[in-house]
Amino acid sequence: MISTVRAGFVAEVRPRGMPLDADEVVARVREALRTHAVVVIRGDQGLSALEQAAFTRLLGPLEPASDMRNHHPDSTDVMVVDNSGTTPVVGNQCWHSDRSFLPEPTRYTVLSGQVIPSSGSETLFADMAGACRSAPEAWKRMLRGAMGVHSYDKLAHMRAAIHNAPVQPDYARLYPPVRHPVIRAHPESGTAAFYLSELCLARIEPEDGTPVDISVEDLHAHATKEELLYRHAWRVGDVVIWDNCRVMHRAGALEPGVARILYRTTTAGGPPEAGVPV
Ligand SMILES: O=C(O)CCC(=O)C(=O)O
Repeated sequence: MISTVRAGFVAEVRPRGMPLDADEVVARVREALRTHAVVVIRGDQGLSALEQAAFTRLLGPLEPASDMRNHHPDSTDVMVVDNSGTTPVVGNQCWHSDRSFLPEPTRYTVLSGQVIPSSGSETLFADMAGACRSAPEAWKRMLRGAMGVHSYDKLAHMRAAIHNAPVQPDYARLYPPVRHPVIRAHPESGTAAFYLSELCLARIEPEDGTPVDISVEDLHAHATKEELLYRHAWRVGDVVIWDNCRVMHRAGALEPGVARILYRTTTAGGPPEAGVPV
């Protein structure tokens, strides 16, 4: 039922005709998520918004949709990811880890393919444990204990520009900048992984006075090298689940004005703990 697509990074679970909320399928998805960052379920699972919310709840406490302009009419827990609608989603074309601007960011995200353009469309995933492992030793020494400042600023300004609306006046009070370790330990396995985001990581601050002579741009360039990527080419009905503790993601190239609709649900996570790179 579980097969490896990329060792330690991406697995595929085949539900063999069972519904996704069947105990056996949920057990296999959980098992695959223990050792992989991304779990793919191919085939037309035909998940409705409510079914997706119910399935996600089996993986952890469900979070409300992060963008209330784009929640599904049947559920405020399901976000409709659509870059071509009247209020296009914001930020999905930048590398990020979901809701890293919160003190307790999202743990798992579930996306399902609802409307997929015939020209194809992808979501890209970058392996943050692999990025940490393969980083230069000097970087690992410098970044041990370093903290990243994650801010909502860029998102708030992008949203205002894309929606042609004023910047949400109270965003800085609702989402003050938070500090997370640049190298985080996986909550269950302890594996060290970079915790980065082109959307939210504003700067890196040393924890003990050791200067960090690495730019955020260089870190992102290293962490998104082709050999660290998995590209999911969507088909209608696919379901993809990922662990935001060990992966960054973004949409691939989108054709302007062409409908591409994914349903998105997320589970709550805890505060990221510092990790020790190997
Ligand atoms: O649109 C995509 O492919 C990615 C969606 C995304 O970034 C998200 O749901 O956080």
